[in-house]
Amino acid sequence: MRVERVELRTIELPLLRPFETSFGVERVKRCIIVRADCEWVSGWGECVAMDGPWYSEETVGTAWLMLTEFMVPEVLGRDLSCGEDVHRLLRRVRGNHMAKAALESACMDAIARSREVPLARLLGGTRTEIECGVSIGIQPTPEALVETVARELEAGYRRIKVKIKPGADVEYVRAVRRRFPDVPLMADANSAYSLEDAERLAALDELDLAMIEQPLAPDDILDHSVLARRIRTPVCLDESIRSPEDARKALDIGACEIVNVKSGRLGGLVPSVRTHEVCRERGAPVWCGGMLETNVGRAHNVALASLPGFTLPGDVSASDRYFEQDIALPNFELTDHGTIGVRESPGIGVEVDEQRLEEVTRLREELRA
Ligand code: NPQ
Ligand code: MG
Repeated sequence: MRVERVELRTIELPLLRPFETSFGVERVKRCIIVRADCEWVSGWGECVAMDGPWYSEETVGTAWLMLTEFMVPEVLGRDLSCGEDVHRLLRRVRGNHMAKAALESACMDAIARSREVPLARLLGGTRTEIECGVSIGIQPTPEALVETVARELEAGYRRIKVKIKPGADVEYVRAVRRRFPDVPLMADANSAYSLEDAERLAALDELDLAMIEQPLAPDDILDHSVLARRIRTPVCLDESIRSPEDARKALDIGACEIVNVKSGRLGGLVPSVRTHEVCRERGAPVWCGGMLETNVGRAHNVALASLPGFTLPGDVSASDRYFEQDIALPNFELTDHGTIGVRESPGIGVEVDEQRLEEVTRLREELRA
């Protein structure tokens, strides 16, 4: 199946609520949507790079440049029959994983649709539903955080993740733990600490957290192995794991016990599946991360999280938490037992609402073979 045309758009969707992390506050979701037109089907992908280089060095602007100059030209006119084909074509490009993942996953959707199979099945998924958690941004006070957590538990989520930063950490998490003694709870620091904060982080030990996510710098797998020996809370890595090889090294030196799998960070669904295999071989659980995706990226995440090694509830939540009106439908809804059903229709299982997409488009570019 030949790739005949690729369309890139930058879109802007207002978030229902601002989302604060240790690196800043997000109010509007700005991202790139990729459409890959192949002979008889089209596939859709989403680039999770943020506006600025806060989560990683990639941005909407750098991803746009990499896609138009180096990545899209590599796949245009090529024949694709499986995900590995796309992955191989893009292998020469170093880094820029979010841009790569956007194009790779759009092509994967097209491949799944052309074979008339759900993307989940193409990837090797075995689950019919995935367990859902929520990621809660930093709140103004511990009391406000407890109220937000109460709302999410009421909605049916099975695991609560709270964002932390120096000055909004132990006290905040403790307030949640006091009110909800048994809820599966974890904290994500987005690299806001250093080894010198080990004692502060050890104060979380008594709060019975399922894990602490990415306490130290993205390039500090080694320091995480030191920290992991100084605290009792299991360490989970997010930003530090950029390849299946990173996961192997991190697990083998004891830098983490758990891995957050995000296809944008890993450079696509193919390396995400491989990372999941590496962890599975070592008996390490993985879960699927999130980047406040639209239903396009969310659909890719749901398919990925259907693989057997995703044994923990992830950051893939229902659509209604994010935008008033999404660009693709149907929305993902939470079941009465805190899960999202894996789609059974071909490809990612959502259809883009082209009128809505047009309304939120700020930039558009079309590239042809
Ligand atoms: C994380 N996500 O696990 C990320 C961080 C994050 C859901 O906690 C726009 C684009 C906003 C990417 C906000 C969650 C974002 C973003 C947060 C990523 O570390
Ligand atoms: Mg994280």
